[in-house]
Amino acid sequence: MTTNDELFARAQRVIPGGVNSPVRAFRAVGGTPRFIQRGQGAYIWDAEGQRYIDYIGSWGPMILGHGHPAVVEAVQRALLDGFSFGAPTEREIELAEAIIALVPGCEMVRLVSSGTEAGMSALRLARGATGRTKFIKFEGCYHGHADPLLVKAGSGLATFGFPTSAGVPEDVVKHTLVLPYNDVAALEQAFDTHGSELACVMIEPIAGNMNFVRASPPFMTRLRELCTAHGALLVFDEVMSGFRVALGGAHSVYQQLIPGFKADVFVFGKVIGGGMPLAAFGASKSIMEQLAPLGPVYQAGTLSGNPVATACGLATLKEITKPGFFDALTARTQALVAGLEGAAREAGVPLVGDSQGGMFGFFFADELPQNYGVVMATDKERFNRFFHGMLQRGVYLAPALYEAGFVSAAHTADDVAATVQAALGAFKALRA
Ligand code: HOZ
Repeated sequence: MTTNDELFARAQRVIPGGVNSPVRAFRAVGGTPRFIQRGQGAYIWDAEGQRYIDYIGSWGPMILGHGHPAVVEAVQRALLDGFSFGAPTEREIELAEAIIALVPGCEMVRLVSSGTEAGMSALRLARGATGRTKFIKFEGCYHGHADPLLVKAGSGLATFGFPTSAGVPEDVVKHTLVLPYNDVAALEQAFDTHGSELACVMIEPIAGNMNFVRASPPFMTRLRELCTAHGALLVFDEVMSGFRVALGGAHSVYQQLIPGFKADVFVFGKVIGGGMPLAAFGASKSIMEQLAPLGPVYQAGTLSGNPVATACGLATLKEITKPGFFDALTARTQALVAGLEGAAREAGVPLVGDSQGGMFGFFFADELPQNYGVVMATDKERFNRFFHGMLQRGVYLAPALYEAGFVSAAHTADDVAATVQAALGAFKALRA
């Protein structure tokens, strides 16, 4: 048997840090990343044969769990017909139609291969459609690693403590205005000063890259009003929350909370690919028709709308649109969060959690944080010890406190009970 340590040592010789995306490296929590050999349902197994209950789910896409039979079958069938053509296929239309049917206001989509591509392209589209350059993003929101968006972002940038990446020229980010999340006064001031220059405001409406933090309804209401008043587009980055917090994503959640609410541009990823490299951005017809070949905003991709990825995404969407899917997923996720809070209480550890649909977060704090600064001030040391306590007990959480967690339809009540039991032990160990 090859151990995780041996694989990590080998990986570090040929891959920077031994990983192909920094958040996998266990740098924040210390120790050796687990090299995953296979997954089935709610479980993954590492190179040493250790089984874990998986609450990362590939950082969100695996909403059905690993190896769902209907998805596997669809992918196998698609593979036999060919991997990639660089030409249009009927399945791309079907997936675009399926996405549009679930998100009112999103009338056309363009399929791409990653959330980074989708976020970057949505920004270019917003700039092209408005003829403006500046835009607002929020501290702790992560919209992929394109240069103008890599400023005070959450996820890996928060984990490793560098607010903005080296290699991103000042000139490129001078048009990026970064504001605190959920801060109406800062938003109003920014619009007062720059309103007529703003192409868009990009937001994770339910942020999953500074742990789990939701935009408050008053903040979202004011954001919509200001965008409308100043002609800036409101871009909902739903790479994490889309088709995950509800069938219609966070957009449908805010539509229920705020009468008449509608975003202008949408960014999707993760769940719509079911675990394959697939993402999308969309908007009204009039905005999307600015894209080449119809309009002057260029955007392209050799593997965009890949036939195997679209088969995987379509099969996944078909499962999650079945009646009762989100009710069951929501109930299971709520049970997990309530169980974690209960176990922490029993162990005398302050902990507060939140969830929406199949996405959740928890903090070693008394109150839910409303922005990145407060998340950064929560007890990192405690989280890191808890993370390892859970890993030892067979539960795989994201290896950084700046990440949300994900429950899949494959997680059973027994899995939740086992997780809560493990958490009780890990919480008690924190007090030792
Ligand atoms: N950004 C995702 C987690 N917050 C995962 C993608 C990655 O950075 O590897």
